[in-house]
Formats: sequence, structure tokens, C-alpha cells
Amino acid sequence: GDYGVVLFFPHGGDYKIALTLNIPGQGKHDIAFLVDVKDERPASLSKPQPYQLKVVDGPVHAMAGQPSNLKLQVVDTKTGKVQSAFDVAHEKQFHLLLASKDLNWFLHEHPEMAKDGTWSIPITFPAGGDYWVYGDVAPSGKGSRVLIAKVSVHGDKPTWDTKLNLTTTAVDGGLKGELVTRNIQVGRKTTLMVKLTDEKTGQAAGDTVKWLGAAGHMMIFHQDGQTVVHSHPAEDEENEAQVNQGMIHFTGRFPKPGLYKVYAQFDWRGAVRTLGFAIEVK
Ligand SMILES: [Cu+2]
Repeated sequence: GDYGVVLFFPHGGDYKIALTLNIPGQGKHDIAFLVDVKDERPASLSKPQPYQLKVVDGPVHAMAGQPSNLKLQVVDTKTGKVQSAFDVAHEKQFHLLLASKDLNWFLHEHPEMAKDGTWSIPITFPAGGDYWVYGDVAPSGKGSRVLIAKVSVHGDKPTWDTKLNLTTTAVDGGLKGELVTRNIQVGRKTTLMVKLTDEKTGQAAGDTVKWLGAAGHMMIFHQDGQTVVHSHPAEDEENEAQVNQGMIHFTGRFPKPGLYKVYAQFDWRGAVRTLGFAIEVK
């Protein structure tokens, strides 16, 4: 007969589905097949989405340099109801990504949800100005998506360089990363490799450990701030062997031409290191 299996994929990529069939009188049979899962349509502020991210507090009181409690709700666009049931993706129900409008300041946090569906987390914004707020969430049974909102923060202008300067090397906490890309085609799946070395010794940094269930996390932001792709390394043996040599392969897609800020995060020697790159896709 025909059997159906309902599967939930947290994000796009290559997956292997392994099934064990127990056939009466014949014993167990293992079968496996590969599937290429497409990413969710890229997140965008301009297109109507089934869910919206609402900033319920924070913008009014947020002041650069002072902790403020950022409060967020995921609202069902059709019903206006606050969503309070979420699936877990990469060990969390809510991945909060914050970026300055110029994308050169970035934070990845995990807020806590109250019973009524309000998420909150204390955030200290580093400077005045506009910030993008991205909620990477999976409303129960509806698949994961990145929802976008904006906050304005009072205070002095940023002290960092607000230009998006192209760079394929970055360092954080002694971990040096080099972003290696090849022949990126708009809209096509492409492999991005981050080559990690110990800045001090120049040796390959093969001693990263899993963080939130993955060898690394990569967030790709188009310069418009409204096109975001979240990527993780494939979890096959070949990839895992490469991780031990300091080479982390991600699959990503660049939905349109332009400048992109790429943040890759790794858990290395006791802390999460954040490496920021910027590339141009033509
Ligand atoms: Cu997260």
C-alpha cells in the first residue's frame, strides 16, 4: 500500500531520509533517499506575510548604552492573534537577530516567552539609530521563517564604520575566519566555506564545538536589511571531518544582486565567536 510520512525541515539543504521497514515474514529492510529541500521564500518587509513581528516595548524607552527590555510578539496577520505556540528549531523557539541599519553591528540572542506569547530580553543597544529586529521562529506546524521589525534607539551616533566594506576575513576572540565563495549565481544554491584558524599560531582551528545543535550558524543579510537567509552546515560525515580541520561548509542562497553582510558564528574555546564578512553578488 501507500504510506505517508509528514516531515518538518527546519531550513533548506540536502537531507537524507532513512526508513526502516518491518515486513512480516521478511524482516527489516532499510531504505534511504536524498531530498533537496528549498529554503522558505526569503524574508521581506515589503511582502505580506502570514505572521508579523511586533515590537510591543523597547523603541519608546531604548537608550544607547543602557539596558532596555525588548518585548516582541508574533502576530497572526489574518486573525490578529498573538501566537504562543512554537516549534523548536536548533534548540530554541525564538532566535532573535539584531542588526544596526548599516548591518555592521550584530547580535544573536534567545528571548524568553511569557504565557501570553510576549517574548522579552534585556538588550543594550550600542548607539542611537535604527536597528533591524529579526525573529527566526517556527509557529507550531507552520515551518520556520524570519520575521522582520524595526526599532529606533535614542543616543549618540555609532562610533563604528557604518559603510559596508567588502571583506572576506574577520577575527573575533582570536578566531580568524576566511570566507571562501565560488561562482555565486543569484537565486542558486551555493556553498560558502569558512576556513578557521587560530589567529595567534596560524594553525587550523578544528576544535570548534557544536552550538545550538550545529557546527556553525550563518546569517546572510542583503544590504537592504530586508532579505535574510539563515544557513547551517550539512551534517554528514564528510562535513564533520572537515569541521575537525577548521573548514566549515554552509549552503546558502543569494536571492538578488547587491552587497551582502554575512555573519558566521562558532563556539570556540569557551565562547561564541562572531565573524562578519561582506561580499558583493552580481
Ligand atoms: Cu539562535
